Amino acid sequence: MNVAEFVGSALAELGVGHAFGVVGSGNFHVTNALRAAGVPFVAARHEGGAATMADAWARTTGRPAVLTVHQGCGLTNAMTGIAEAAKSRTPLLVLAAETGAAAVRSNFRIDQNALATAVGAVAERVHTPASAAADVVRAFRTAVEQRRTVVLNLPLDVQAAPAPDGPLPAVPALAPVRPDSGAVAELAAVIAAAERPVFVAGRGARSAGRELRALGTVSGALLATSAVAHGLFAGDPWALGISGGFATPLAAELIRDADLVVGWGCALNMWTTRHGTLLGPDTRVVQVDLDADAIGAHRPVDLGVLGDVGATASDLLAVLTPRTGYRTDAVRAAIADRGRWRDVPHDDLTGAGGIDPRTLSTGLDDVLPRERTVAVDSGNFMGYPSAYLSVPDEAGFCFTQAFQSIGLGLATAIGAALARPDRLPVAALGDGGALMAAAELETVVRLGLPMVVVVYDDRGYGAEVHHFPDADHTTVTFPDLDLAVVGRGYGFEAVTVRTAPDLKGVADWVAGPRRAPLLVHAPIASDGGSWWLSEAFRGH
Ligand SMILES: Cc1ncc(C[n+]2csc(CCOP(=O)(O)OP(=O)(O)O)c2C)c(N)n1
Ligand SMILES: [Mg+2]
Repeated sequence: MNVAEFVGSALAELGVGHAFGVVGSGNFHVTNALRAAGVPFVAARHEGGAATMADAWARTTGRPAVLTVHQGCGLTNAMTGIAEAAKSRTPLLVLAAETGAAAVRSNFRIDQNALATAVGAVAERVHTPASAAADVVRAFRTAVEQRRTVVLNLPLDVQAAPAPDGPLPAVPALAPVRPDSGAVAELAAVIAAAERPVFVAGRGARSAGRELRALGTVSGALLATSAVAHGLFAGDPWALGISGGFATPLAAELIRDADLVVGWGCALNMWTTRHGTLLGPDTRVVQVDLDADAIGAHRPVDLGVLGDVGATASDLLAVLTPRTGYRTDAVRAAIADRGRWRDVPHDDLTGAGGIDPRTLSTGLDDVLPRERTVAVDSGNFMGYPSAYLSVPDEAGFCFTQAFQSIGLGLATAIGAALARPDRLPVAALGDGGALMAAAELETVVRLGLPMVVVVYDDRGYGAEVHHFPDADHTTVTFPDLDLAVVGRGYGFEAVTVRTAPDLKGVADWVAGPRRAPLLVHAPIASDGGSWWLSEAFRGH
């Protein structure tokens, strides 16, 4: 066994769940070693796609994933997806082949450490055959225990050397961090004094839905999420949906009227608070987070509690006594009546340009099975699928938007689909993001995924078109393209939806054998710029 084979089998033994990549000579052996040790591998068509597939798989399962890339250009191609994963604190191991230290004139040579650290990933290396076991375990522990994206460089000369003997060092599982008991007492007093508490759960709360629902019941709090935790409170009569740009008018009103907002594993950034405008002037603000750096990062807080979200909520449950709080009959009735975007009436803009994106999204919500996983790309269109498509729980929504890159949505849907094969994956893309990532349409077909890919096609970069309304749009508009034909070329079934009745084609596919994935090409009418877009550009 050589070091490359050792690294693959060691990571399998440590418990990585799924690998993705584009295989070149430098990562050929390590990838095959992972496969031989039982880790499933998906060959993507572009490293950028592979990186985001791995990221989405890890987010959806809660387990570490692996990306494997060729040295130099394989890693540079993957960088946007690695940056997204790093910013999202996804536990991801990037096995990056690397030119040997002595190959100073290799055309593949770049500073891979600098590249990794530049985007917030952790740079690691298998330094020598003798240190290989310690190097791999250190990289694995950093990824899992610190929730980091780790680029583990594998120099070619070290990879080819004979592997070390002996067992891997043990990696005991660590218990969640309990908060300080004084801080729990302080937070309990703040919650007990609140008349209209609202909980906003973020990424750090995605595994604590049960505890937060129970705590919400006892403390009389309404329940909201950031976009990345969408679905966490699905089905709860006191759930407001997403807080921030995608919030319904009712949710925005109720959050603004809160006298206490507790961010659970949620940094309360400009998106989640609409630049702070969802926090009323007299609202007390509390954050509970594992990460001291997140507390007060975007808004001043009245109280910060350092600790695991689930553990903190459990400790509070033990000391709080039940109260009505914000959970009045009137609020419950308002949520039942106007709690979803689809309950908010709109003037249908469907016309020569195409279908109104709200009509399209509501229609899709009606015809697609409830057990679905929704992945959304970036752009002017992005709020429509996020706000109008219901999701069954937090694993049913995968939002790779920490880097705000377009082109990640399709790969996100692929990774999440592999994590939840029991659900229908739905990729919602703009025409720009779809074409940027089109190579992975082949991956969808090759893997036999029964996916629905919806393209909100405004023939351009709508975000830019609407942001600069009176400008020359030559650089951001494109000619008509028949994306249904493009989809069929890759092996998709395809329908074009210009009006609501055209959605029958989607319903027919849902009712059929779903032997091929479905591409829904939806030329859309101009909305004149979506309501969250101006909000977004304020942050630039
Ligand atoms: C990789 C990358 N390049 C450029 C941008 C700037 N950008 C933001 S939205 C957007 C347009 C996206 O077009 P499309 O996918 O068609 O969505 P639309 O805005 O038209 O709804 C662009 C170019 C970006 N966010 N990411
Ligand atoms: Mg567009």
